[in-house]
Formats: sequence, C-alpha cells, structure tokens
Amino acid sequence: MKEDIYSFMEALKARTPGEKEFHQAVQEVVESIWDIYDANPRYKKAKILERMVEPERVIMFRVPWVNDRGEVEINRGYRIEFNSAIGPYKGGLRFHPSVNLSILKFLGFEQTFKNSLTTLPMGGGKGGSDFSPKGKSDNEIMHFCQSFMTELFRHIGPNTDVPAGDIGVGGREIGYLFGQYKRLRNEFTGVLTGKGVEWGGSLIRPEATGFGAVYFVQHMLAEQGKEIAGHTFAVSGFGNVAWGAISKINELGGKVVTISGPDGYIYDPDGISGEKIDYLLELRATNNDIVSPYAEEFGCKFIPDRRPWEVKVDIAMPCATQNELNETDAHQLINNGCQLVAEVSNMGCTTEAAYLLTDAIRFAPGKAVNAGGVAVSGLEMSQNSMRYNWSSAEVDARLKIIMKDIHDTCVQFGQGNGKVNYIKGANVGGFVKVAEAMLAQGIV
Ligand code: 2IT
Repeated sequence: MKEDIYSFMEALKARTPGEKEFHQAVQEVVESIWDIYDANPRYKKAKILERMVEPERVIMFRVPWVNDRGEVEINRGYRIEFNSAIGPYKGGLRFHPSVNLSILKFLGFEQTFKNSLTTLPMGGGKGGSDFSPKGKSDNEIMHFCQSFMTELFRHIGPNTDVPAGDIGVGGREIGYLFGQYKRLRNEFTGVLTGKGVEWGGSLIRPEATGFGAVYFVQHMLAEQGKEIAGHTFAVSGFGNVAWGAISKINELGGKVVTISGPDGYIYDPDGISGEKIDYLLELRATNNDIVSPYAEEFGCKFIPDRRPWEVKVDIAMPCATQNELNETDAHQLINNGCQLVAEVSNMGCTTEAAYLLTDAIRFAPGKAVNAGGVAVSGLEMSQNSMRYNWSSAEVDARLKIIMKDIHDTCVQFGQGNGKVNYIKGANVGGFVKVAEAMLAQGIV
C-alpha cells in the first residue's frame, strides 16, 4: 500500500476504532481513487475524501417492543445519513442480528458511490437494527416495525431520506413501516421504496436487484463476445436478490445449480428453474432462514455448513451477504475454470478475493452489479412524485438503460491493459460525481 494511503487509513482507524467492515469498504475505494485525488488539488484542498468518510449524520435509537409472550424486548435502531451531495439520503434498512455501526457505515459509504453510478439524484444512507426476524411471528414483526418507525419518522421524509429494504426487510416490513409513518405524519408520500404496487410501489422493484445484476453480467460477457445462454451459474443466498437473478438467468438460457443459506448449500445439477424458483419465495416466507428443505422437496444434495464456491461453474454470483467469498474460495473458483464473478451482495468478496479475481479472471463489485435495486427505487420515487405508475415494460426498459450506463462508466474509468478493472471503474465513476457536487456546494 502506498505510504499516503496507509497514513489516511491509519488516521481513519484511529477515529473509528473497531469498525472493520467500514475500514475495508473505505480502503477499497481509496486505493482506486487515490491517483485522481492526488492529481487534483481542488479535491485535496477541500478535503473531499476526509469529508466523504465522515457521515453527515448518525442516528442511533432504542427500539422497545413486546413479544408474543408479553415480554419486553429491546433492540437498537440506526440510520446513517452518509452523504446528500447529489440527492436525498437513499438506501435500505437491514434487520439482522449482526447489524452494528461498522456494518451500516460500510453499507452507507458504499451506497453513496452506488447511487451516484445509477445516474439518478440520490445521496447515500443506510439503516437497520440488530433485530432478528428469524422465528418471529407476523404480529411481532409488525410491533417491532411500528416501534422502529416511531423514532425514525422524525428523521426521514420524501425529500430528506428515503429508506427501503435490505436483508430481513421485504415488502411486509416496508408495509408496516409505511403504515406507521403515514399514521404519525398524516401524510401519504413516497418516504419509503419497495412498497406494494397497490399503494405506491413500482413494478419490477422486487426483481430489480437480481435482474439488474444479470443485465450487468450480460454486458461483461458481451465484452468478450459471449452471452448468458449455455453458461452454468453458482448463486448464493435464497432471498429476494437470488430469486430475481435466478429467474432472469433462466429466462436468458443459463443454468443455476446452487443456492445457499446460513445452514449450507444446495447442489441441484438439473438446474433451479420453474416451480423450484417459486419455491424460494415459500422458503423465505417461513422465516426460518434455512435452505435445507429445498433438498427434501426436490430430492437433491444439501451440503451442510459449506458455501457453493467449491462447485465447478462458469460464473459465480454471490447474492447473500458481505465477505461471503474469501481468497481460498476465489482460488477454488479459478482452479475449477470459473470465468467471471459478479458480486451481487454488498462487499460480498473479501478485498483479497476481489483483487485476485480481477487479476486472474473477470470480477465486478457489488456497487456496480447490484445497483439496479436502488435504481428502481429511484424510479419509484419519480413515479411517486408524479403520482403516476409506469408499466413493467417501461420500468424494465429504464433499468436496462441504467445498467448499461453503469457498465459504460466502469469501462470508461476502469479500462487499462486491454481489460476492464471494474473495481476501479465503479469507484472512480461513483466518486467523481459526488466529489464535484461537494466542491460546488462549499464546505458543508
Ligand atoms: O443495497 C442496496 O442498494 C439496497 N438494499 C437497496 C436500497 C434502496 O434504497 O432501494
């Protein structure tokens, strides 16, 4: 690592001790953009980077609620309003026991660059809670969401901060959160995205992250004159994102042979298609967070406590959570002839894995690949502002254009030695727009 990057990171670590995921996310961006930063005295003088790593606002709050047994439970709620240079804070809410300040800061930081890449006017934010939806009843989830929003509502608004879903927060949770916001404010506005289509949601939003990721992979493959059809895919996770990706891969003639959960992975060499894709929704609705019932339902192999990166495939798409693919996994994929890894989860690969895959084969980072989700959230905001709904075909067409634009940006800023460095392309492309907006708006 360069001396000055090292000093920058040491200073950051001293100010934010123990926030290891946040440090990881910042380091990857800083390593990509340092040359541009260094060569641009306007940025340095205005301390753009030093300001970018400091969230504009961090909100932490108590979330008390009563479970079905009548016991009081306390969780911690967060909203990190990271950067509003190019639009209202925008980003999901994650409900998972692992949630802490470091994880939400890494997500909010990444979100700033991702949202910039979408070409839409959205700043970066992220929030959530250490609440675990696993095994909770519908009633408990509603009470938790209502308590969470009873504090959050005073900090957000359609022109201020527009949350959405992330891990553990889907259509059901958005419904409960929206209902409580509307009740407290007496206002029906586009304050959340991922809403039901009957009450202000956008068509294609549930599919958008997965669809967008596959459109991005199409562009990566097209660079080499290839297409999705005929390729075998390893996908991890079995949530909303994996479901969208698997549906689109099937539609385009690819074959998906794995999905995974915290309990292990499924290997289905016949391919996950048709009713098996629908089954993922049922599996998710059980709130048990395990994937093994798929093996019993469809008579295939379940490999407990392992991840799908040991399976021989052409393309891998991690769709579960951060750091789910490490250097050893990357070596294994490469040795097995894998040609391309498209990170769909946020920071799904460790830094070592991401760099190794970039050098050895082809790799694209989550902030580019998964940006279709937040992009369609941006389109949901536009539709809400217009009080109008676009058709599925219209939204999908816009999503396709956005994913192509993001890919073009990666190529523009990441091209070198006859190959595209998508990590660099995404980071530089995302950074420049935010940096210019910050410069224009003065020291705020
Ligand atoms: O990581 C992400 O981009 C999301 N969870 C979606 C955020 C959004 O506002 O739709």
